[in-house]
Amino acid sequence: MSAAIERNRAAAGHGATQQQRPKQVAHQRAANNARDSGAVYANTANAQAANLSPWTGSLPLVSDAELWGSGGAPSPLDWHTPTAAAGEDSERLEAVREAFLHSWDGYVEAAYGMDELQPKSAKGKNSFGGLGATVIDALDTAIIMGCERCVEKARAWIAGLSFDRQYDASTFETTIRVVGGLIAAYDLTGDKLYLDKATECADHLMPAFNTEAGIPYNQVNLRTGKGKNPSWTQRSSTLAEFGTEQLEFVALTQRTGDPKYQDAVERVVQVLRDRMPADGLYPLYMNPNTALFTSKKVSFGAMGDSFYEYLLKTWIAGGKTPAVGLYKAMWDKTMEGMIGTLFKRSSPGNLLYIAERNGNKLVDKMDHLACFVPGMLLLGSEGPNEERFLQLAKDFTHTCVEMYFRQPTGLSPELVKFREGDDFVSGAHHNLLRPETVESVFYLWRRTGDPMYREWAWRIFQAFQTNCRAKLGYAGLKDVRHTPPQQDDTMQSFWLAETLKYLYLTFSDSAVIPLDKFVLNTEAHPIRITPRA
Ligand code: DMJ
Repeated sequence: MSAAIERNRAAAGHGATQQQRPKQVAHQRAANNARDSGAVYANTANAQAANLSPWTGSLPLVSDAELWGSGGAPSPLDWHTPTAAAGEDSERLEAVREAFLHSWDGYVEAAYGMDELQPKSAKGKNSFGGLGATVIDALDTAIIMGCERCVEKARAWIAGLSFDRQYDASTFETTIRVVGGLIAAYDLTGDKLYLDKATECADHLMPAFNTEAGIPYNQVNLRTGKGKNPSWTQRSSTLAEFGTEQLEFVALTQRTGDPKYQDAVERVVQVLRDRMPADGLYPLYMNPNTALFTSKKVSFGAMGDSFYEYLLKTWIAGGKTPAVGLYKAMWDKTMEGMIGTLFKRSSPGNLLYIAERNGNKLVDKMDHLACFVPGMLLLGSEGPNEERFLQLAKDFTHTCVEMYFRQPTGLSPELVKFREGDDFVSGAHHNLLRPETVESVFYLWRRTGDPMYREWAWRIFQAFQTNCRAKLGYAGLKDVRHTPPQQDDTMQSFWLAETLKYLYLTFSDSAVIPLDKFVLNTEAHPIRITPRA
């Protein structure tokens, strides 16, 4: 074990959670009182109609043993399996690792500490307030891949990171990338620095929830705490943005003993429970003060996607106990609506896809973003739905890979439009290095062990290699329909957090990030499953 890793372990402060227990009991009492005094939206009529049980969340502080087991926290390098483990494809694994190191080194050379690398301009840009989105998004991938020098460099940078910034941060993006990335780094290493920084970041986001209904604003100023919504949503909050904080904030409460994070995000779930539409499909915009929906659009792509994902994943992360039963009940209901209303088949290929809805009208357009749906279905496929969801996931993932395989570059466009006689055509031609298809392929591989899924992942990886590799890092494409392709000038941080991680995990042994111990957040940051009482 290196000196650096020993230092990290020493800094992990495993006794800290024990010392917080008395404080946590006081927090627990206060939270229970608040809950007993009646929620803002006490009307459970809709919930009862949807056959949902009343909210029974509680606030357990997870112990070190519960978090890491009797062996204690692992060292950062425990995650890497440098010698061929039984189930790994070593050659392909190494190729993905090399792609990660090329991405990281390019970023370090031209943009270190900035949010994103601009490969063509050989500089960086700050799209997330200069919080080092790429450092934090890449960190747990580096831990899993065993890049010690990457981890040491990232840790040193994170130690000096301040969230006190005059910047209107995205509540959602900052939660899933920064808070999620830091919690995952903590859960993988036990290094308390990461938990402290995650908590600090969340504290700067908390004022976003200060609305009359508790629905957070899309944006919050990290210094002043002033929240706001953009004009293009008519000042409403967006479903995927106000409904995708549960996993990280509940995890923070479990790891710090402070109930305020969980209380804030579960108030949102209560509002959504009370406002659940009869078919379970939520409109995309909500007024954060009145809790009224302000649009009639429904989508599992942009602006809707991860809300549905978090209903399921918060249930899994909570150990599927009755305390998180409401999440699952809500997710079940939304899935029936999704499958019954939005799932369609193309012609002539009979490809399964998901339509969008505007009012009563179905719109035959699908964002690449929606390709996370099969992975989600797989994670939730159990009991009477096991075989059905598995088959749907297989069919849907087939559609998503066709979105790649039918392009000259071998890479999917940002969205497709389904059209009689053509299956689909590209509707927005760029590719941003997005992860959703390889995410679903990864879950299918883990579930079925069918080598076809590794072949699909490899083919997509090779298309990224051929088209997107730049002198510094990787770049998206402006138009996937033409070769040679024209690259854009951004290496998105989710390329390192998600796309490369899902590819890596597809070629590694299934013991690396086992899915009975971890839930990957919507930015692919692994959070340990910690049952809620
Ligand atoms: C990521 O930031 C997350 O996966 C989010 O849920 C959707 N968009 C990007 C990746 O495409």
